[in-house]
Amino acid sequence: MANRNVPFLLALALAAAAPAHALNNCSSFSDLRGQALVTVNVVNQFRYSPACVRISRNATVRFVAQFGSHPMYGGIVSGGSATIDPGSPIGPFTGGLEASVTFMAEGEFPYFCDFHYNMGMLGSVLVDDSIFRDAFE
Ligand SMILES: [Cu+2]
Repeated sequence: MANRNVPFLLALALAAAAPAHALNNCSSFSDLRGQALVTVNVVNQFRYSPACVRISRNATVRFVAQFGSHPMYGGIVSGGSATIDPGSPIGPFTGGLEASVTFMAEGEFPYFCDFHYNMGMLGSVLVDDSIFRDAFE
């Protein structure tokens, strides 16, 4: 009798599961498709803005940061630890003030600051083959 609600609770838990794109805390993306150049800045010292960007294939992302203080790598942060993806087109950027990456292939390319990823300094680039947004406001 007491167990009758278990399947219902399980269904609720499954419905609340993480969305399909949730790498590096990116549950939603700034839709910047159609822009040839997208700039990601650092704000409040330890945040990328916009951190999670959806861009068109062949677009360029310009990362602006003091890389000496905020070394940037492509890779995934999960469970409090970061794993560098040596195949990522992002980084490593360990010096200078800006770096540009042109994304030639579709896919999702997460990135992080090696010093501050546990403070939320991380993000992801979602590269989409469609050029324009689904709808215009
Ligand atoms: Cu940093």
